[in-house]
Amino acid sequence: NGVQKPEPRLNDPDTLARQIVEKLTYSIGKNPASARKYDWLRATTLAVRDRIIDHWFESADRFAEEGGKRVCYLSMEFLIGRMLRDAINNLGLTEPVREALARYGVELDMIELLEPDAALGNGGLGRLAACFMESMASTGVPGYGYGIRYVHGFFRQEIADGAQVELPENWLVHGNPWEFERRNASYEIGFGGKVSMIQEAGRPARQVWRPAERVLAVAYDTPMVGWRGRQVNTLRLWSAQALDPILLDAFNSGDHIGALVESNKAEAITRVLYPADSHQAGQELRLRQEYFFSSASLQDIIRRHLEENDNLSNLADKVAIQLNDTHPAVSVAELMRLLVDVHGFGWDEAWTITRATFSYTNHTLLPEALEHWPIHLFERLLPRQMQIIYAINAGIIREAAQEHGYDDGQVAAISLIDEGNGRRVRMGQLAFVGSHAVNGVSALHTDLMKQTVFRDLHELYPDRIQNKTNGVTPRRWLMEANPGLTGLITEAIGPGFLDDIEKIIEIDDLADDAAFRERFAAIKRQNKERLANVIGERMATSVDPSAIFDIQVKRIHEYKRQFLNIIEAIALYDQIRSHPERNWTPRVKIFAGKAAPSYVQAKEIIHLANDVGRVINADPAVRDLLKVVFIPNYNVSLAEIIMPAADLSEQISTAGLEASGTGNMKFALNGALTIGTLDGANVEMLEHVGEDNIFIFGLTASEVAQRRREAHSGRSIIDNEPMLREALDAISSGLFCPDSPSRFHSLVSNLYNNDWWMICADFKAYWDTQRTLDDLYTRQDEWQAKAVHNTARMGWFSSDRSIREYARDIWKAGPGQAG
Ligand code: 26M
Repeated sequence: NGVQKPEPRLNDPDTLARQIVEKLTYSIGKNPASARKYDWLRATTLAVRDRIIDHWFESADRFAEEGGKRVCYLSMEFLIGRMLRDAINNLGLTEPVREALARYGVELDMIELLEPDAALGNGGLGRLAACFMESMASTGVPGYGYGIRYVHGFFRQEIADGAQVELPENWLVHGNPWEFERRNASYEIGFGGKVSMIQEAGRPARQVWRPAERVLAVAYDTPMVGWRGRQVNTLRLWSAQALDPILLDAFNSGDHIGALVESNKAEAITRVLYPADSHQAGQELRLRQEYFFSSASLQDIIRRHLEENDNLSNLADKVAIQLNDTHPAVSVAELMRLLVDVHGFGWDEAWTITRATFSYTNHTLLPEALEHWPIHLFERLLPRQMQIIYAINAGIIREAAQEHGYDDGQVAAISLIDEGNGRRVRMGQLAFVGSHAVNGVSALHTDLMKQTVFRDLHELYPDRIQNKTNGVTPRRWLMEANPGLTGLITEAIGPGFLDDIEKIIEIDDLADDAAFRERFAAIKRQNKERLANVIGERMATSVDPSAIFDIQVKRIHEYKRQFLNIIEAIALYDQIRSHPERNWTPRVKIFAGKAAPSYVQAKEIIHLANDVGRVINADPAVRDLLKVVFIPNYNVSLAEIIMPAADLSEQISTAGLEASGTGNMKFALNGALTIGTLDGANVEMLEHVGEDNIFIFGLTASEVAQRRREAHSGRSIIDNEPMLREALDAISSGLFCPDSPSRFHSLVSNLYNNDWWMICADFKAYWDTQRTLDDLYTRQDEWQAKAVHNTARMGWFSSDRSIREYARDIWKAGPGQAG
């Protein structure tokens, strides 16, 4: 594109110091003497950003030159966290920048903390998208993230009198130096209106959609730096704007407020992230968000394709579009509309292109989380897309009936329209039939997909479902979060593992080396001290770093069973008080996580954790033997402090319910032992670390399914298990909430009457396994050896491995692919 290859920039501290001060002076208008910490952050970010832009152009030029296949990752969420440390680390600038700043008495580690988290996601799904963006850039895949530029990301959580309070998040208030507005990349997005058939002379009849409303989607690009800065990819986030920001005629006629109504309505689309990760929201605004970013992304993809190709018939050879869950599933109908209505393709060819272009990742089997939209809403908002969905459905049903002899019942099962409780569009089915590949996120989850939600479609298209087990990026989750451990491993085996994380297996034998184990344990100890300081500062609770740090951090959900963990804490409390003479291993139980604002039971669980902590932590009878802490406002930045500080990782979901988990991988990579069920990726972690190095308990997925069929309830288990009964009695008695003793009655009565999540069923096995761990912790040599094995054997759980599998099996794109 005629851009000169930029001068190579020097990575010495002198050059960096000069460039940072230049930014401070000419972009911020401060001198080193008057600059505040925030100014230094901004100046450093801008100086680093210049270097990123050089690599960014190089990558863009290379993709254009090579003409290879691009990968577009469509996701409603990208839970990135802070960006500066990640960028500096991947550019190999950490030490030079640290030194450059130190010359002015500025600490890199201090100013980094001033950057707000980009919290454009709820949890696992959004964080996976962020790890995948980093891994695509690191493994050489030409990856483009597409999503929404929410003005308000995931809410900030405070705890008031033990209960969750949600506060608005405002990450953009001070501006965002990482993003570039691209006014030239903007598209009109329509809503509502009518569809009519038009017949022009000499052309086949076609449908024309005349939307009643139009909104502008404006692109904001953020560079995504890969490892060693070799490649920089783009995350393109869409922001909604009114086409006519103030209606001038209304304004001129004196209706100053009325003139703003349209722009407020338009801009509302990208105002806020929906904070639910387990129940379908069902609001019109959510469907507007989904269509808005799907349509903008597809228009952008098509425009670029037509800049580089004669027409769209080879679209699938040049782009792979991955749908991150069903949130962008309306894209299937929208691409069909663009191909057929706008670009004049025949239906069959358009359908072939569409299917060859899309692939879809499923992240949940929970029925209450599956997206399905009422037909009347869909029809009113997206009338043409609704017609297209009916037409797709007719084709699928015809194929099933004619070629496979499906009867009415089987047809109803695969239909895109749920005729049951009010007619609805099933977004999972739409994503499935519109894709050539559909994947689950762990081996077990993929199996269960075939047996449950997609049973019938799997029968019809038996080659479509495949597994792609999740991974996490070792740059953020090991190198950046745990520089101490990274340094130790580098000393022991050299830096090769930084470029190929599976080489980390080379420390496996050092589990038998007492000197290495001691250094490994010393680093863990430092990381625990750092977390203890955070807990001390934020919550005025003191915890002893020599105790087991037993940590469960994740979204709060009944299936994740934080409740089971709290009940075990209460039972332990009871036992310590009853048997103070026994040799208890000191434990700190740490919780963090957010509840969806409308999820009553999840909020009660947060309340219980806080109430229990208040009572136990104040009881002199247990002293330092047991503490229970709930750290508010769990986010990516807090996770970076927590993961390296854990001895024990709690991965205790009801078997069959957690699609994969990724926190499980971050903990184990940092040397935590796992206590967990045979669920999600825990199953594969067991295979990789070996059964001596992970602590598995509880019912299996098929046993859970069996018990549910038998209408299992907790009552008889509780009656026969005194520790469980006493813990539940303590909760019911109001011991932890004397001001409002009935606060947790419904939580407890659910266990007696139903125990849907198998908390009672798994309690004893969980308790016993915890006591085994208590005992093991007293034999530090053994414990630390297992910890080393965990770190050594987690290389496979890198998102680099996940991305290479997607690239090879689904996208046919990236290094070593013909495309
Ligand atoms: C849906 C409709 C309306 C509003 C919000 C949603 C919604 C948003 C996020 C639903 C689900 C969302 O996320 C689900 C999620 O995070 N799933 C997790 O995905 C991880 C990555 O694959 C897995 O590791 C976890 O097991 C899985 O729970």
